[in-house]
Amino acid sequence: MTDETISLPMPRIPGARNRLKDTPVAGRKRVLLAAPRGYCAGVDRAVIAVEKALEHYGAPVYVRKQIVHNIHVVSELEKKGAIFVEEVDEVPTGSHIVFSAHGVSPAVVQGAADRGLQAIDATCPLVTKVHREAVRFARDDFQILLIGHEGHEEVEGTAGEAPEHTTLVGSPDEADTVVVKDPDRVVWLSQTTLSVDETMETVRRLRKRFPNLQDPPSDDICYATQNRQVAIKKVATDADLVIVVGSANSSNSVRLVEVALEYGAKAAYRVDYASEVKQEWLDGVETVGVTSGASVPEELVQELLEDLAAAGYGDVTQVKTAEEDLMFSLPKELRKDISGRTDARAIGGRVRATA
Ligand code: 10D
Ligand code: SF4
Repeated sequence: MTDETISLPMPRIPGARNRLKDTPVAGRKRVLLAAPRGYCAGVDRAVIAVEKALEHYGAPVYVRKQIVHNIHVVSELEKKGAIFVEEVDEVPTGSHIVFSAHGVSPAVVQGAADRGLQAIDATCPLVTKVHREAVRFARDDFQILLIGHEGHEEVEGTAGEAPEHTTLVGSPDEADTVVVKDPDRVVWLSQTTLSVDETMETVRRLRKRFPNLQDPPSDDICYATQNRQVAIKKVATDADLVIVVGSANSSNSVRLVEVALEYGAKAAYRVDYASEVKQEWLDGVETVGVTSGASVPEELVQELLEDLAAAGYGDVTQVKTAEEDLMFSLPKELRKDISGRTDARAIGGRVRATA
């Protein structure tokens, strides 16, 4: 992969975004822009699923929880007629309900069916893969040590596949104290959006206590999470400041801030919008690293770059560590209703390829 200098779009309303001042620093001001960043295949699919459901069935379409953990995405979909609810019992009988990209437990699926709701499952296929692993290991009577964050929707969904067999491990320290029934029948699985390094430390400490611990059949931390962490590691080593665009409840976005700090960024902050960047963050800063979480539309990054350009950071080099071209087909319920065919890939002019 080679780094490339990229040209910035002109500010949409010249001058309107010049909130940040162009103050002098000792050396050359520049931005290192991490790639990959932003939308992953699972987020793209989930957001399009809500848009297509609105187009096809008409508003309102209900969505259980935030479709992805980004306040801008949620508010844009609300403007188009999506109604976000916490639980299925808030949804009128017979309505369409979309399950978020983070996945749901079988109890939630059953609850929606009992209420006569028409469910569209926008769970990312890479989360569904972890659900299947949980079902399989539970069937084989393994205790599943699920590495993840308590209360996160994805963890609730995965644990809900086999609650009797699942024990949550929330941190490397918890690996030192977790109690298992039979140390020879334990497997670890994980949330898809964790820090790779911290998860490997948790696994190392689990394996020290349980040498026969089984690994998942393939990586549970998904390609998008891994790729965004690799890219920000490379950027962070040269950055005085890293700005991550992403929402506070977005696990993968928050991990990018932590990883940036671990890999040498002198400071790192998360913002939902460019307008949250504080002038003092830029004091004495030559190199600003920029990235965004997997649930973040690129337009929010471009707005940040415009503001940084106005503050003298118009020299932008993209640091690319991987190519991504994965795409998923839309949820099967939508494909069937829209085209009448469960194998249809071409939806509304956008061709979705299966992973
Ligand atoms: O909090 P998070 O990183 O799991 O979710 P977010 O919606 O920010 O990003 C997409 C990740 C998903 C849907 C979990 F796989
Ligand atoms: Fe799927 Fe990974 Fe994106 Fe989550 S972060 S939606 S698992 S591709």
